[in-house]
Amino acid sequence: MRNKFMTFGLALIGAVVSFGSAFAGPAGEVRSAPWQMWLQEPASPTAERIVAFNAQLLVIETLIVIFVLGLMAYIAVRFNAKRNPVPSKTTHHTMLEVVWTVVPILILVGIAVPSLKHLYFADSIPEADMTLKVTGNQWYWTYNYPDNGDFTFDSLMIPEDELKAGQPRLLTVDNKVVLPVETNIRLLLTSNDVNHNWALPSLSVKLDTIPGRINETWTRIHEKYAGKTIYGMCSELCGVNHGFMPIAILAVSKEEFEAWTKQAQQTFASDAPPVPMTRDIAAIDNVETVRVADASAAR
Ligand SMILES: [Cu+2]
Repeated sequence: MRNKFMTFGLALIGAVVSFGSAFAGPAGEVRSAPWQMWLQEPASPTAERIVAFNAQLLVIETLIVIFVLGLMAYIAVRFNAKRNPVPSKTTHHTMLEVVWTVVPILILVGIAVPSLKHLYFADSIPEADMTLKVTGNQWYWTYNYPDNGDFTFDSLMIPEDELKAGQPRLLTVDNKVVLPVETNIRLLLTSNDVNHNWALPSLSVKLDTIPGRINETWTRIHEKYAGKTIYGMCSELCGVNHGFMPIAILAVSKEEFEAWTKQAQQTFASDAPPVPMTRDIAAIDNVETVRVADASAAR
């Protein structure tokens, strides 16, 4: 019986997942497609976990809906005025009340435990192979590769009237973020002006970039995405051009990435003195000054 139940559950998950993947983005691109029904295809370990967890929750939800619906149908048929003209006067039933309190609690705990596990998995960075620093600006992104030659570049959206054939509207950028597959990438996120949010559905990365703070998360792009572009967008309302600061990651093999970083060091080289990275440095300096002043006053 239990086996049958498990088989049914897995079959349902499989059906839903395969139905959803029929709506994946165009070849070579990872993004949502018109009329897409399911989540975007998962390209990172975190995303794989979240998509699977979502499918498990769907099974639990479906069973609850079927159970409650069945119960209501039974009540409507069995206890309607015609079939049950003299209703019971019962107002309390201790056992029943305990059960309908405890069972939902157990279901919620059963959901919370794996949910927290996934949350910690997404949050705790495994041994990082490289770092990408992302800085939000009104209204574009700045990317810095501290471990690969410490070069920096901006990534701006291509306006609609300059798009070439096949380039997606509101998602195409001038400089894509190039990242290697099968590499643990530490992501450091901050902002130069207001709160933005660096969000990529297929990587299950969605984290605020906040001026004066550095948020940290990680990702690892699955090997099969080499050569594909993974799209995302700013997901924190950041001003009038909020909808025009997309994210485009070009996933490449490790060798291609090595070659690209060498070239990028030349392409994005600058003679200009380094621009202060964020306001947080100034803020930290001020804090230090105040502390020093306080200490001298105390003396
Ligand atoms: Cu933004």
